[in-house]
Amino acid sequence: MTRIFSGIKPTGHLTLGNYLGAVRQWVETDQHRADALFSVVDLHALTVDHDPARVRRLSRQAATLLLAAGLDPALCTLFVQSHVDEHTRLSYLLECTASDGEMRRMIQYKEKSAREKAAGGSVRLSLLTYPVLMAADILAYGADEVPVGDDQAQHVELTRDLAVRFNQRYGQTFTVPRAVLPQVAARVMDLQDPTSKMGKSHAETSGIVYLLDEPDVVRRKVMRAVTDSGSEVVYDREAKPGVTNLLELLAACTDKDPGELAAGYTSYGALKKDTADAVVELLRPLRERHAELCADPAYVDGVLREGARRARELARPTVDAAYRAIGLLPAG
Ligand code: AQP
Repeated sequence: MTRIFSGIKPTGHLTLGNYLGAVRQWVETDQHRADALFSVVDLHALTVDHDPARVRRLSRQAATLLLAAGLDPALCTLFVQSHVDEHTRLSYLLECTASDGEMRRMIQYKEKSAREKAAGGSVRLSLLTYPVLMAADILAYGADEVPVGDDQAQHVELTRDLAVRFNQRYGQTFTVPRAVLPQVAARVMDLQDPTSKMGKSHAETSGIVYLLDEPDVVRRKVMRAVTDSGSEVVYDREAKPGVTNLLELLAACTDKDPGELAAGYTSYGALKKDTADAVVELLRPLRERHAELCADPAYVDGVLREGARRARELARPTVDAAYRAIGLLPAG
């Protein structure tokens, strides 16, 4: 059976980008067709300046939202990354397989380290090695597929390179995974800056729709979305990034084709209104289920405990095999 791994970082409140670019596919397709593991990858949230209490709170909130979105513990494995030591054990071996040059070439590293420096901060070493830990997350489980938004495609490519290199040097140990991108909404853009991704850790929040935003807040954010010069509704990412983002959002919410939707609009206002309505309706059941789950924290804890137990059981043989293959003496 196909094995799938994917994760989400507790670096902020989950966004519509996370949902459309990743989580919806996990819920609607992946957990039904494969042995799927989904993780709140909390160690990755420590790669930039962080508040310990906030990371803890956001980790729980992310797990609760994933369940609210429809992940079913009877169908998939949901766990918190730091509850399974195999990730960090394997990460070190992969650091011994990767080169610093390939880490420095990662686009996210370049962007985030520049941001940290511009803000006067120092760049954590873990920000540089973050893609290696992500590779460990994936390879520990022998995942065949990694469903992600396209911002993560380069990291999955690196994961493939590391798996192939390790296998060639030390013998067949890892499955070589592949990224699976959603057909629509692979990259939901910020409503105030449609040339940059809607990211949950961004400081300016007016262009970001959070899954737990109240309906009137969602409407306001969508109605105030930046649009492009002219008034024609055209699906063209280069010429009309703002309008195209709205069309893709509406298409993703309604399962329609964004190009065909464009033909039905003669004004930006009508497109915004329909998009706002569609997003509010999409998020309504998720918000309701989230409120129910918040009233039952013991259930969420139980899911995460059982998820970590199963994850450990799956990862340990592969990570132990990697320790042996690379030349480490087994403990007696
Ligand atoms: N805007 C997006 N459009 C489509 N997919 C997206 N994803 C994230 N943003 C979008 C996908 O959601 C999954 C989990 O994302 P993440 O937690 O790794 O990244 P993030 O939400 O983008 O959080 P940050 O902290 O703001 O990340 P950075 O700054 O690293 O971009 C992934 O599958 C991702 O592709």
